[in-house]
Amino acid sequence: FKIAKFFYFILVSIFFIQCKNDKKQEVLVDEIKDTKPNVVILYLDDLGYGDLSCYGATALKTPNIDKLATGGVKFTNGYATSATCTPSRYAILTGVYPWRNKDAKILPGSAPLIISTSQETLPKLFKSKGYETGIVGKWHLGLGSGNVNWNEHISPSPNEVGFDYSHIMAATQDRVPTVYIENGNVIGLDATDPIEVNYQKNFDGEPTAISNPELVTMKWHHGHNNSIVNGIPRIGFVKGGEAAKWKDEDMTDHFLAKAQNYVKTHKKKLFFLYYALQQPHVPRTPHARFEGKSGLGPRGDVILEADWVIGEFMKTLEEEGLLENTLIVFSSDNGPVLNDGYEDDAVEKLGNHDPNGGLRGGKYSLFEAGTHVPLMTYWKGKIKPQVSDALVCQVDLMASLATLIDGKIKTSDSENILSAFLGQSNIGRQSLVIEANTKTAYREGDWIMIPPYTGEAINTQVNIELGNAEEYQLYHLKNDKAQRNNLASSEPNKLKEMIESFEAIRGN
Ligand code: NG6
Ligand code: CA
Repeated sequence: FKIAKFFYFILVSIFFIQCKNDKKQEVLVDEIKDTKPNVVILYLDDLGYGDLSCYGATALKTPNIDKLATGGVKFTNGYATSATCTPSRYAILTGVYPWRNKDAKILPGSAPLIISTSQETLPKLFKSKGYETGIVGKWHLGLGSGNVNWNEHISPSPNEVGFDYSHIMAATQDRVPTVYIENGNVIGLDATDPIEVNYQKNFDGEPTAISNPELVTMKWHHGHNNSIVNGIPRIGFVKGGEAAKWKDEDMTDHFLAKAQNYVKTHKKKLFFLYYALQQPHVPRTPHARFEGKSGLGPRGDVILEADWVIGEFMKTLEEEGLLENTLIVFSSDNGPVLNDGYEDDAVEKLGNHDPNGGLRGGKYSLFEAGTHVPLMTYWKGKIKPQVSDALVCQVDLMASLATLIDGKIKTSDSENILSAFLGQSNIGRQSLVIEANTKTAYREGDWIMIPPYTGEAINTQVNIELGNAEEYQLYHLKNDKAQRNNLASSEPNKLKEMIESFEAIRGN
């Protein structure tokens, strides 16, 4: 009886200590919430866990991005939901797991918008609390509702799902149409030269990389042999619209100027800005200022270019007196890939740089490097610099930022882990479903379970292990971050438990 009493006492004490901790966290969050900040998401494209010097890269120096890491929370367990772009972007902007939407997979440039205009979104959340909302950069979530006429006003676009202002590229830098679209209108179109886009077949007589290889200045390796724009062969066919076509080397300066201008013109209001940079996605086209600067070829050069952009953008926030009043979230939509379809020396000039930062797989993969990405939060004077190993995912920004600004949301995939994002707690989410090419895997605590999947083990074109295997895979990530020891057969109970929890979430 005495022993029972003793254990009862211990249990009650643990309960009270826990409550006190929770209370303390709430108070801290409340203090921060007194002043609602601007929120900026800086989102890179295909940047790997090992691509930044603050995450261990030595062959590349990224001092400006490093400043966010050393002055804010640097997460060592930060995740995109997916190993490709469209699904990750769907999740960060809606708070919903992308595998719930069958259309959330890599989209062609002509795809219809996959976010419903009645769906709750991050920008709508901010609008509901009086924020101005803007997007600059890569969209890749579809436009219109099928058969877009690019010469007329395009709707629905980001403006119909919560953004007051949008200045975007439709899909990716390697997909047509290669034009900027502002608030639903293609910029710089000449009415006498309308633009047409087709992803099924070419327009009569228009050159492609196959018919006119002499027009190509950047060689394609796989895919990317349709229409040629600025010497770069793309995915998809395009005709006309000459005056509106972007100059690839100027894209960085172009989007930066738009983002800076957004800040300058909204500094007197509260704003949410989603700034989605194109680096280091293909085609890698650094401005001449960065050409050859990394020694790692164009992929390294554009990472240095992106680092410069972040520095310039931060300078603008500082000059406008907004640094103390702006929460910045930095991350990447999926992991790294070297040869993603062009011969651009990414493999040849890699040297000893490890874009994966020791993780297995890469873009497109269910292994760690597909979704485990750099993730940082920075808020001068409010967030205490630190490294956090809390498990956090971009899908959680929805519920967490809702808590920050006192907004309401319904989605249940997104978890409120604001105190982890603000560096006030080391407790993130307990479990996470990650996705690659509509296949899913399940992380819980330090464990990850990958169910058996058919399909090739390696995508030989990009030379990345995809995670497909005939048997279950179970890894203990804390002890085995490179996922070399499959413990599925030696830990049958753990495996069973993981499968059950996973299936409960996936609804199988
Ligand atoms: C793939 C492209 C790849 C890249 C990717 C999308 C081919 C062979 N490969 O289909 O180059 O564009 O789609 O990348 O066409 S993402 O980061 O936007 O998801
Ligand atoms: Ca991407």
